[in-house]
Amino acid sequence: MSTERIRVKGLSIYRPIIYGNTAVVLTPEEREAHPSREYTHRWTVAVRSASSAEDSDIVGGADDLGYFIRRVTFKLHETYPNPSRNVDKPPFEVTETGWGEFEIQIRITFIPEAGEKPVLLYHHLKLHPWTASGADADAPPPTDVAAQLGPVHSWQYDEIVFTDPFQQFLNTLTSHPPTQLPKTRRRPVPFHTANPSSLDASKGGVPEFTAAMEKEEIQRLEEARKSVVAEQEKLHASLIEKEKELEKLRRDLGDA
Ligand code: SLL
Repeated sequence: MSTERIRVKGLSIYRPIIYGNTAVVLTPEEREAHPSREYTHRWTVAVRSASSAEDSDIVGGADDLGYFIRRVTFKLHETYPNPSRNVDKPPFEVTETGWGEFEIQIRITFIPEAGEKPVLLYHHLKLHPWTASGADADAPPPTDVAAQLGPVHSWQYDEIVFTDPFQQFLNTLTSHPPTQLPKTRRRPVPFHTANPSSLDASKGGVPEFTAAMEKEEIQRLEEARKSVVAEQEKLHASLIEKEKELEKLRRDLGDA
């Protein structure tokens, strides 16, 4: 057996990716021109590298992921013709027009040398701006308002981890180091978690994943962990209190 087909035990290597979608409202002319006037949006669902190219308007995609991804299958809503769309080379994305949001199943198949099972991801296609709040939280703004707000973005950062990779695949990966995330945002951009109550929250700009966001997320998780521990201790103390009380009541009853 050649060393290439040997697994490198105890080693993990990962590649940062993003998956998600952007959506824009069709112009009145585009809607007119379309055979089905029901359509309201054009959207693109994609799997990309996490870093964005400098001065690019595209979310992520600085690196071409074709060196380890063989195919991405986007499974659309069955109202679409041929809902299972295979994309065999970068960019791994599908652009469509439509009228509704739905869940997209994304299957990432790796190159054969990887000897890895496909990865399944789910993305809820987002068409409507992140503005809903208060009384009409479920009602998206009318399309003319949405059009003014600019493109809608919904992206998820993730890391594909390969554990005990084959030597040959490891070589392929290490010869393609991923572009590092920028430390901080290079553009003044509201992200999808931006103040959802403000109409400006989703306006303009293109989201970008940064190392700072990762740090903030780690901090949030750490704070959440601490508050869970604190809550647990509080409950535990009160449980002990109650047990003592119960014991006392039992004793009192026994005495009576
Ligand atoms: C909804 N549960 O009712 C969702 C389903 C389906 C969206 C949305 C079809 C476009 C086409 C399309 O936009 N489907 O037929 O090409 O909101």
